[in-house]
Amino acid sequence: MLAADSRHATAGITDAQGAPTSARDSFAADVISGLSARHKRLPPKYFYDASGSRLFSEICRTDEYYVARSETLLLRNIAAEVAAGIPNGAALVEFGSGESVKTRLLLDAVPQLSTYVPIDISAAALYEASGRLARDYPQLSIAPVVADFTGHFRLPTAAVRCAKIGFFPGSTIGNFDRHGAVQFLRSARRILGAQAALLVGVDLIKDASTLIAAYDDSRGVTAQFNKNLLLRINRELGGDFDPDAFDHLALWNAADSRVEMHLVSRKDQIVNAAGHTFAFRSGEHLHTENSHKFTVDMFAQLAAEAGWSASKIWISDAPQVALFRLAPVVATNSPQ
Ligand code: AVJ
Repeated sequence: MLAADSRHATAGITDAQGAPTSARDSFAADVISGLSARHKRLPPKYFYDASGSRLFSEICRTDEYYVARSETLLLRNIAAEVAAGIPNGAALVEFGSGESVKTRLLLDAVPQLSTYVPIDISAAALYEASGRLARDYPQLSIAPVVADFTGHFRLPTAAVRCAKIGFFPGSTIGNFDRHGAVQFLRSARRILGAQAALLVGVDLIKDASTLIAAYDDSRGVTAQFNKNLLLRINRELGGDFDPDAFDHLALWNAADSRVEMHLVSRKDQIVNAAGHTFAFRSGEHLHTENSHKFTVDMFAQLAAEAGWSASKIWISDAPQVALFRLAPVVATNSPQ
């Protein structure tokens, strides 16, 4: 069942002053500021237009990209254990739901859920996935929210009264820097309420060659995914990027504990996009993504800073990823 108020969720994109802004305007603004910076960069959330989402699904099927595969296998093994801790009538709130593939493992294992709230920036992917889930889980109330989950948004009324289980799989939390991750976890705590739990997928630090190969697969799917960002700028912002004039680069930055993706200009070139002109020197980098990797202790520490404690940690077979079940830390020094 699709919740009656699910349409409202799409109506609310406003800027900080409350003025309506289109998604295209913010894309243009981020492209202009990112390409004008001394160290050129673009936010990874723009990878996920229709082709980017398709390419990401294809990445998940490459031999080298273990992140999704390890997590799916782990989730399958622990789903019953996760289910045991979830109260009757609870709502599952998924941050960045995409195709909701892993969600089905949970929905199958947790029949006591009343409501599913998928939150995603890509309206097309969200509504398609929601429609399919509504068909396959007729008892479940499905209330999709089109939103950038890093920003502010409200939960649909269908979920307000329920106990809430947050779900943030796929190691997407690795896209944030430390400050952003703490901010996200704090806002998730606020949105989910005091009775909440949050299940988070985290990629673990391992040997550099395994890490790098995961972001530079031999079939070149990740390279295509990276360059799709340029094609998207061409399509949506009237750009004239030549994707062949850039090389895909994945590197392990050990000091900052992250895999980085870049596009490296193969020559001196001038590119037009979003009504502006940008010069690239030969060898200049456009930094497109950070994917932070953690030890169990590093992530537990980060969660603690945001007011969560790890109530359970599960680790997959190698190449290892972790799933953390977080519970809100109850302030002991405040009056009841
Ligand atoms: C979806 C953000 C978790 O960082 O591993 C995959 C995206 N980028 N290959 C990741 C991605 C290149 C992925 N996340």
